[in-house]
Amino acid sequence: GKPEGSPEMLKWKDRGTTKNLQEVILGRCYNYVMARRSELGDMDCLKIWESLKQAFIYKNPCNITPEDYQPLMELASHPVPCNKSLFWSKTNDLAHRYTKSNQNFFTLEDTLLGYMADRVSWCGDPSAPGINYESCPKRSECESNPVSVFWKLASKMFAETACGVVQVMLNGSIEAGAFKSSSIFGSIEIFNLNPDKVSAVRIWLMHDIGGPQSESCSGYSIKRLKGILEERNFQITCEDNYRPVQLLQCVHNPDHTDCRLCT
Ligand code: N1C
Repeated sequence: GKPEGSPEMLKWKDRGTTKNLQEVILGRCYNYVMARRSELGDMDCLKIWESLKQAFIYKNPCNITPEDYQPLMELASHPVPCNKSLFWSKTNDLAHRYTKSNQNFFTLEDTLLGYMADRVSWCGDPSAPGINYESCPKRSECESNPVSVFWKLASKMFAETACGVVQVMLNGSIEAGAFKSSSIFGSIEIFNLNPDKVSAVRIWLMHDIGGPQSESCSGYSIKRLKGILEERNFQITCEDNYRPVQLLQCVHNPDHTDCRLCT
């Protein structure tokens, strides 16, 4: 046969299912649940793994639907306390570094579902063994792949259950604009915030230390975002370079003028 991993035998363009997926998911699940037993109550990690597996194994990885994940969502989702939800777009690293240092905020990856799935890949195949460890479809190959459908659904539920004041960390150093309507934040989360439960949205617009400030709170894409949110009856504020987050960026740039205590 062909040498293992030779490119011409790959069916799809994205990386395949994470090796030892079962152990990774189970390990993360026990780890998360154990640390938060008091708030979470009982969670059955073995059942959670089984329901994730049933969502995709032996299935065509381009035909996954939200219904495939319904059992998983019912078993593993839990709400975040009011005022503590943190959304993000194009600030993946910074947002998660921030919630690790400030236990007062939760991103989706700080909930059980997001924690288990973070940086993990999975997809099925109709022929045995039902899981494709070689390759998985990219979003550009098919939208309804197991990973994309999962994140869309988990993001939708994360937004639906948010309450009080919510925050979103955006990237002001992106040339195309900090707010993108085609992002998960722009296309799913903002439309699933419930105006009866969420009072206000706080935008934290961060720019890279020493990087370009392509957009500020008065920028064009932020105006569009404000427009959408105001129309949905949310109060909205925007802060450029929210200091508690900027101080985290400063850990890696301590000598930069933006990081000096007195400016
Ligand atoms: O498309 P995005 O950002 O706006 O999505 C981010 C937004 C966050 O607020 C999260 O709640 O949507 C949620 N979310 C994740 O938590 C997440 N973890 C990993 C969405 N996507 C997530 N991923 C992967 O990153 C996933 O594969 C998705 O397609 C990207 C989105 O990153 P982005 O464009 O920076």
